[in-house]
Amino acid sequence: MKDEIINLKNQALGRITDASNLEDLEEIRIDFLGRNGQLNKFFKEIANLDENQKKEVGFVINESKRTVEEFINEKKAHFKESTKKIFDETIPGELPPIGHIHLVTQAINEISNVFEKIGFIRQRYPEVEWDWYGFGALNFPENHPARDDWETFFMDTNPDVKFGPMILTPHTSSGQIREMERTKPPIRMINIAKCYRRQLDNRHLTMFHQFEGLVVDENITLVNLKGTLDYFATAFFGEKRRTRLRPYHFQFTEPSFEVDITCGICNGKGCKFCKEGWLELGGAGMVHPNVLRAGGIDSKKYSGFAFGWGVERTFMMKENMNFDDIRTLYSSDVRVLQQF
Ligand code: FA5
Repeated sequence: MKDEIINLKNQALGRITDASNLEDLEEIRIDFLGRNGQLNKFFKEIANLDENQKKEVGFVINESKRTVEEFINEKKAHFKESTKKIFDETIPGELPPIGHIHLVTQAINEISNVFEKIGFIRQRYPEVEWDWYGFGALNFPENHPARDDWETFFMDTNPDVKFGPMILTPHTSSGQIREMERTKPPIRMINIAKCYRRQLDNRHLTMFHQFEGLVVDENITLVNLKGTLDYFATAFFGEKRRTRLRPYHFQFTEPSFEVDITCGICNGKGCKFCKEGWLELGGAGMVHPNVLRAGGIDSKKYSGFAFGWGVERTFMMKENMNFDDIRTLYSSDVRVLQQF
């Protein structure tokens, strides 16, 4: 019986060697090791043997089963290994994901390029500023609501005797006086910077960017302002776009305007994305003589214009982004960022 068992084991090992896939192996396992398999059948037959023979034959059966099982497992592991993806060094590699600059930074670069082409010089000023530059020198009365601490962020530090409290710049107009102090006319400045206001909802960010243009020279008139705005509108938004000025009020410009641009979707005809064909861009006006004087410039000899718009809103208009929420721009959601 021992020889029969050993023969059977050798048969099994031969079939395992010839097996060409996992299914073959499973078939062999059932055939030899299954409950009613050929090796287990011998356990039934040893019942009639004496104790010593039972032990010997039982040992041979168990040893044969163990060997067959080990062989099957080894071969299985070999099949699994060889079915793994084969590395083919001739296939071009997969590039790692590459990022790009944030869309707001793209907009800032584009806006500064547009203005630099017509002689504006990009300047930078403090982000943490004195009240004097943000409000006082810009003709804001002491009790103006923008100075209220529900609107502006105040630094937790002692006010300066001359310049007043320290604030986070609520608008880029604070750069106007800084520029007049830095240099004398002719001035053609573009200031693109972070601004902070105590606002946060689907149309307002607590931190946002504005770009501010300031031109001061002899004989600067409203015509120069309108020409500059039209130039920007076509250079940034496209040839067909037009601007219009709507009378408004700012403390630091006189006269003051809100600037509108024709809607890029309906081209000024009127649609659900605009107000009768127009979209609001930002503020502008002729520099108030008090502001020129505060900046040390002779307001009888020189005049100027200024404008200040939100970068995020301007960029969203350009891309015709109809986000329900301006905060999406800063959400860092790559599904949004990848599109620009
Ligand atoms: C001003 O800040 C004036 N300094 C603009 C100006 C400059 C007028 C020079 C005249 C001459 P206003 O508060 O309207 O104006 O803001 C201008 C633009 O900034 C808005 O049209 C809007 O595009 C953007 N803006 C203002 N507040 C926020 C905010 N919380 N989040 C995002 N964008 C904002």
